[in-house]
Amino acid sequence: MQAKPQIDKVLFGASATLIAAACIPIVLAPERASQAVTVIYDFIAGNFGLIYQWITLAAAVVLGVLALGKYGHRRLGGPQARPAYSTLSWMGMLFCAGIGAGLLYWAPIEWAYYLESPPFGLDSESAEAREWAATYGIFHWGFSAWCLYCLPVVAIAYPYYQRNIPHLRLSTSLAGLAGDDVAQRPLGRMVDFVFIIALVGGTGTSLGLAIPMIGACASALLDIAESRAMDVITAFIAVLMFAFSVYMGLDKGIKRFSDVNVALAGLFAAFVLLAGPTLFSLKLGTNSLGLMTQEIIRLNTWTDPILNTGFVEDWSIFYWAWWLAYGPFMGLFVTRISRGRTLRQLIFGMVGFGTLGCALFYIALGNTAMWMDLQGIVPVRDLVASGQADTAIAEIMQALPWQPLPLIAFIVMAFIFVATTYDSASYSIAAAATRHLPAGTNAVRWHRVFWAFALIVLPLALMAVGGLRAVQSAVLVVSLPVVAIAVAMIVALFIALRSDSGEHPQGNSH
Ligand code: NM2
Repeated sequence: MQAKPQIDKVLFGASATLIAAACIPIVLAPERASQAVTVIYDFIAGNFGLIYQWITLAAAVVLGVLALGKYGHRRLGGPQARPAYSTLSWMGMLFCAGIGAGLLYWAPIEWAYYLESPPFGLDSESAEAREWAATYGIFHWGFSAWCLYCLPVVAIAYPYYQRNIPHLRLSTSLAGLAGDDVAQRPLGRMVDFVFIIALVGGTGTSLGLAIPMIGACASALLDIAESRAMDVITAFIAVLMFAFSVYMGLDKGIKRFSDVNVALAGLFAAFVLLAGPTLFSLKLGTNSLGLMTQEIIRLNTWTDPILNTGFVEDWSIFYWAWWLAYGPFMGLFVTRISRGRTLRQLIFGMVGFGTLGCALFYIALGNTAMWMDLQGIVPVRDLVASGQADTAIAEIMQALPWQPLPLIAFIVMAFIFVATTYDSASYSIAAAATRHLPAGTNAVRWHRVFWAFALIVLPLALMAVGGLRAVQSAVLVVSLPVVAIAVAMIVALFIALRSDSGEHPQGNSH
């Protein structure tokens, strides 16, 4: 008889306690917390930033070697396995899981930060600075970033399908190094603990950005002043949405939201592209894609060693930390939906489609917003410089034609983007904190809903501190141990790949 899903009291207790231990002091002393987060951010980005850059490069090189080399033909689930989902819905699901409202937040305004303090020591007023401002955001959501998502997928999916490992956990990725039963041992449980904390931190940053953004847009729609109360109401609605979805379970909740999300997001980006300065956006977008591709090595290895402007620490390191924090979660989620694909299809499909999907948003929303600023329609740069990025986003959406439809669509889309990321996140955390979870079964309902509510605590605390730094710092802290796991993953993956011929007759059929 199979054991019933049973809560792993140690993992559950340790994770919940750590969240409380981090949030209570933040709420009690927000001012001191504000100073502390700046110190922590600078310490980690300053001292460990280079390691984040190395691991990002390493992920790209490893995936390139795998996709193009002899292992690229290995098929997850054995040579006879066929994909369970069409390529289109596979891509849609992985995009929705890995991309939240963060994309909606940064795509319209990221360029404004880069124009204010440009990379490579460029002059703010120069044409080059403008071109880079439009390009750098695409890079931060581009090839290198998606490699940080794809590496854990390959590292988890390969041993999982090839070796018939019954538990789908982050520790599965270490099977080649630590043995197939690693999930049951203390090392495996520590790795699963890191998984939970990384995801709490990653979603903390995402929700900390998304909630005030939705709050500002809702205030604009209702024509009322922006306020904390609005943010709290927004948080409450968001949490109810994803708690409901996670309560309903995988197919009824999460999948339906994802389908709506892809359609709405694609339509919205196309609308902005057509309603805005289409030719300008397309020209600048083509230019950015070319610039990024041509300079990809430079972008990945620019450490700013001489000028030390802080650009790399403020931006690239923050982004790599954010992607890393979500990486293990993506690894588990995409593994589940990738049976039947070869490693090459998996890598090229995920990195290629992910990059293009994100680039589309930057090209449509970002370039239109830059044009609005240049034309004096919305003072995006001034608003961003004075710390009112949320207001800037709301004003950009309001400046589009056919009001109030675009503003409403943006709000609805932001809510759905939030829900499709956090329902799967609560779902995975509950699974990680459950013992004996045989494939095909789910963590108990109240446990899943508990995590849906727990995920909102950290962002609310960080919002109480205020400022971008506070929200950004969450991912920097939690991603550090993920870096160590990522290194172990690469080693374990190659051991697993070399130790079998790839002809596993009964690949994992979960
Ligand atoms: N990443 C993709 O809010 C979000 O979009 C979640 C953010 C890691 C930068 C993911």
